[in-house]
Amino acid sequence: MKTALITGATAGFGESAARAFVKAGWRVIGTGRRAERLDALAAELGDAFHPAVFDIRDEAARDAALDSLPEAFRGIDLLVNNAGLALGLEPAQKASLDNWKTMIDTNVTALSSITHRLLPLLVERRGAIINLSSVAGTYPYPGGNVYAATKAFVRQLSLALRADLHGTGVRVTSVEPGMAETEFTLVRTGSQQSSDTLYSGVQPMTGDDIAETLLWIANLPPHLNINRIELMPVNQSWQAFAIHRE
Ligand code: NDP
Ligand code: 8X3
Repeated sequence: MKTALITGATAGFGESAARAFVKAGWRVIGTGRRAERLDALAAELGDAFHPAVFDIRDEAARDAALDSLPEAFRGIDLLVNNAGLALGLEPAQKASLDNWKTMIDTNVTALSSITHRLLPLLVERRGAIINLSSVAGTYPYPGGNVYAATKAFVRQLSLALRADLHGTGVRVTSVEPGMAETEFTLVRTGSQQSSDTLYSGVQPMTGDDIAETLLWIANLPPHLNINRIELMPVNQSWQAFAIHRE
């Protein structure tokens, strides 16, 4: 039985992935700040799920949670770096610096730090890392600014890790989804109405769609590495360059 640590398991992709991985026979450590949601998942999923409540930016709390894992959950084979967020859609010149710092602290610094912490174990176990990047890391859009840059970091870190991990057997994948209906837009805008409007009539991807992809990647034979994978709903694509005329 393999063990996955899935960050951000209280909502969206992470919550769906926790269910999918347990159903597929994995042990799952699910993390997040909302203890009541992790407790509910633990009640639903039983002994194969271990809730670990901490803010991913708080290294001391994270280490306390990892150092006190029950014996059965200590052999982590897969790190799913999913916890993350976007805050705001204002143009850079009007954006909140606090929002920028929160996104960098969460999506870049905390992701790098937990990866650094778990790499020796993952090398020992010939494990795997799946990082949640985004189409925003490749294709710029207005208001994406620092969120998009954090996701470009995640994509490039994934590829760079592969180079360093060459010969260790550790697999690394950058998963780059487009529009998926989760709590992402509620968190980004603070408005349920904005979230509902954005997804209305689009048939966006769901947490379950992404969970299925994560599980597929994780269960591939050990000689196969998906470097990057980009997914979009059929109803999302690209627009032409914006041209400003004087
Ligand atoms: P949700 O908002 O639904 O879930 C985000 C998860 O991240 C929650 O479990 C939340 O837990 C956790 N999280 C956020 N900040 C922290 C923190 N400081 N400490 C601990 N946990 C934290 O979003 P999604 O499921 O949509 O997003 C998951 C990942 O996928 C993110 O990295 C996002 O950028 C990325 N992504 C999302 C897309 C989309 O369209 N939905 C598309 C492409 C990528 P809690 O609040 O309980 O701490
Ligand atoms: C989330 C997808 O397009 O809203 O990363 O930035 S997008």
